[in-house]
Order: sequence, then structure tokens, then C-alpha cells
Amino acid sequence: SSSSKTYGERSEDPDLTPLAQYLLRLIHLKQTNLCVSADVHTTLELLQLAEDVGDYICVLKTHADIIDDFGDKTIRGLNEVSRRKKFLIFEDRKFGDIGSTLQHQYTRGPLAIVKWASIVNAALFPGPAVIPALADAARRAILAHNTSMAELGPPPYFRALLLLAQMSSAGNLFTPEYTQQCLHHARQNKNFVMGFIAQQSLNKEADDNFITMTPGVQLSAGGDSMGQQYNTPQKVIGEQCSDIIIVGRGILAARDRRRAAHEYRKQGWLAYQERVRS
Ligand code: 5BU
Repeated sequence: SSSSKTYGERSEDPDLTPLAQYLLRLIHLKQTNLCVSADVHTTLELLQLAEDVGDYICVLKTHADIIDDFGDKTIRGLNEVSRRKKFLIFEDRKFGDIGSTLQHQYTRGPLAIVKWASIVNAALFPGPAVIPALADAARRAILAHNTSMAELGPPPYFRALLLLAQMSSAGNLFTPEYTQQCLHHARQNKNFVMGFIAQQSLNKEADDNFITMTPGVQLSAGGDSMGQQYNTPQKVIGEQCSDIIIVGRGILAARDRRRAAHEYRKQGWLAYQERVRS
């Protein structure tokens, strides 16, 4: 199964969507399964954070709608630093509307997410049409920008989706049946769905090779006062067989963010090495 394979081995699966292939390869070469959650409020702070932690991450996760001055400068800056330091951008937008609206939310407005984020996520509660709706919008955006690739950020120019299969917060209403439906529809749409946001790997059958990204991670288990629940990298990667840890305040609140990112990267990688070795 996927949990005993290395990221490098998994990247060679010809059934993978190109962005998943690229990401697994990147993790393998850069030796990091850390995604930093860039929950900051200004372009300056976002770009400084990317600069500080960029060497230690495979993905930078954003919430563009909490950046007060989000605009062209933000996009150009993110493109430049992600190209130079080699990481992907994941906008944690949690799309959850009908297909037609999703397409507009993905491609239009002041955020125009499709132009700068290679990964986005969507909940499946509106029904499975969310997947082809986003896939179609991504395909059209890439075709439309064929002549000016610079606008689509650094290579690769692929786009892919993570399904929101489970959440980290206490009392969330995501049922096991819902999570199973996410797996079912991911299998039907492997050309666009690269994996899940979930608390554990959902890969079950021998040829399941979805990438699992897990939020709610700190160096010790616990939570915050608003329902967030934390597990350790060892638990998430080692026991739950997730692929990527997503860390926000564990790094953002540290006095030295660079050093904190270095530590999370080390913990995440050790947990992975132990898992694939045993
Ligand atoms: P934290 O500071 O590490 O708790 O931040 C976690 C981030 O992950 C934050 O941006 C949340 O929006 C995001 N998140 C989460 O915490 N739990 C979830 O289930 C999902 C996203 Br989906």
C-alpha cells in the first residue's frame, strides 16, 4: 500500500495527475513534508514568511482573503519566491457552492485564485459536480493564458484539487460516510483530484495513491480555545500515514520562524522515514 512506499516511488505512478507527480518528486528531492500555513495579514509579512521558511517547505498554504492588501504585488511576490525556493502554493479556499458559482469564485474577483494557486480545496457537500466545475475552469484558465504563462506563476502550470474529507476541529459534522464519498469521487476523477485534506490517509486499495495533507499539527498534542485540535508530526505522519503536515501557529508564533520550520521539517521527515523503513 502507499504507506510503505517512499515519496519517490509513489511519484513514478503513471496514473498520477501531473501536479501530484511534481509534488511527490519535490518532497522526495527537497526532503520535506512540511506545509506552512501562512495565516498573516499583510503582503509584506506573507513574503517575509515565505522567504524565512521557503527552504524547509514543499507547500505554502494561504488564506488570501485575510490579507488586507492582497493584490498584484502579492501575486508577483509569491510567484517569484515560490519559483526561487521551489514550493507550491495552496489556497485553502474550501470551495462549497454550486458548480457555476465555484467557477466564478475560482477565476474572477480581486483574488482570481486560479492564476496563482496551483492547489485549491473544495468540500463535497454541494455534490460531486464541484469537481468537474473546478477542473473545467482550471483547464480554460490555462488555455486562455497560454500566450502569457508568466501570469500563471512558476512552473508547473498544472492545477489540482484536494477534497476536504475530514477536519481537525472538535465536533465537526463530517461523517465517515461523507469521507468515504470523497474517496469514491476522488477515484473517479484522478486526473484533477490529487488527494485530501484529512486527519489520516484514506488510501485503501493497492492502487490508491492520493496525497493527504493534515492540518492541526503542533509539536505536542493539544488545542486552542476555539475547537482546534492538535496532533504531533509523529502521530500524523507515522501512525495516521498522512503525507504532509500543515503547521500554522506552531511556526508563526515562534520567536524564530525559520528555526521552528526547520524543527517541524525534521520531525515530519523522521516520522516518514521510520514509517517507510518498518
Ligand atoms: P494552526 O495555527 O496550525 O492551528 O492553523 C491551521 C490552519 O489550517 C488554518 O489556516 C486553518 O484554516 C487550516 N485548517 C485547519 O486548521 N483545520 C482543518 O480541518 C482545515 C484547515 Br480543512
